Amino acid sequence: MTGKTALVTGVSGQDGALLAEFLLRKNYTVHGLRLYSATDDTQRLHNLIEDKKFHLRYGDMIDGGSLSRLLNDIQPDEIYNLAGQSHVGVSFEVPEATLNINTLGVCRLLEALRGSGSGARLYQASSSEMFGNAPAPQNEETPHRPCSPYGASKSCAFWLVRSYRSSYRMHASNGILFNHESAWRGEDFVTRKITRGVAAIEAGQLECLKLGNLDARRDWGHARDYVEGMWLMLQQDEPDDYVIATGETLSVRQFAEVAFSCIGTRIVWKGAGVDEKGVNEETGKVHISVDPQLFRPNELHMLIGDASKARRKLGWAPRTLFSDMVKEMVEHDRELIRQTVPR
Ligand code: F7E
Repeated sequence: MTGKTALVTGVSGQDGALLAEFLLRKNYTVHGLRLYSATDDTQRLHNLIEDKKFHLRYGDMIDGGSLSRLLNDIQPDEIYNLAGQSHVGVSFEVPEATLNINTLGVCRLLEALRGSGSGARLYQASSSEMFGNAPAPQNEETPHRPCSPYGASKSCAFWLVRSYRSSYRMHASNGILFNHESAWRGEDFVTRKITRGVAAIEAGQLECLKLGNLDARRDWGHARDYVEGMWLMLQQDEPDDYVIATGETLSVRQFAEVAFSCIGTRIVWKGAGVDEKGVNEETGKVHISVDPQLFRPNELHMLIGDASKARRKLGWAPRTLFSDMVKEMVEHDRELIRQTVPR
């Protein structure tokens, strides 16, 4: 068991909360960086807050001084940079803010780390979105062809990390994570939107779920498995970049089919394009329709990750089956509804 100290930026998000839990189990002291928010943003942290080794700290990726102060104060052994504007669709609406947090924020953190002279190890949350529509399967050598401000922001941050690593001999690694989901996923990402929608339809609170592009294919893994990959990267003697993925790809349409099957509903598809409908085979009710307003200005059609380097060098492999992950998410959302509906 270790007595290390970690700083986790973006601790209130899905990955931050799961990683903090993972590190606490490994006996780390964990400092979680949170942005000031007038509303409670600690829902995912409720079972950690009581832990004496867990500390919430205010800081901001757009405030380099706050990052320097935190590093000097905490003296972490490991830093996991998970903070960011993580919604690809939203990045088209707020490109400048996305780059400020996701790219300049990384630059500020790297400078703060360099200035601290501490030798702390850094994990940077890079993303499969950097690959854009580069041919699949994508691995560490695949050229970046981002097609969203989010993808561009992550690609630039990736290269900053590599540049600091080679210029200043920092132990800084990029984890190129493909889509990773869980019951803690934000509700505006498609998987959670679907599992919440399925639970609401079952409870009679909703009849039809509106989605955007049903054809997009993603490599979907479980976030709990992926935070272990982050940690493994920082336990290596040498820093490096690693793809973390399952190697399987499914469309949004297929995700929806599996999610509905968890409540015993078979969806059949009728029509095409914006007129396509997902229909309950038994009742004939339309449960999914397409809303063109949810299309993105540019779409990334297919991601499949090749994580053979992570398997070989880190001994990492995904543990959770896709169907089990979807079931877990649907069950969680059913339970949320049960808790709110009066009996
Ligand atoms: O979209 C399509 C959408 O927003 C997945 C982030 O964690 O993974 C995530 O980015 C696909 C896209 O995730 C809706 O057009 C259809 O093709 O769940 P998403 P994402 O864009 O793949 C990468 C690896 C990251 O790094 C990101 O931070 O689903 N889609 N209908 C929809 N997407 C949303 N959000 N909502 C819909 O109604």
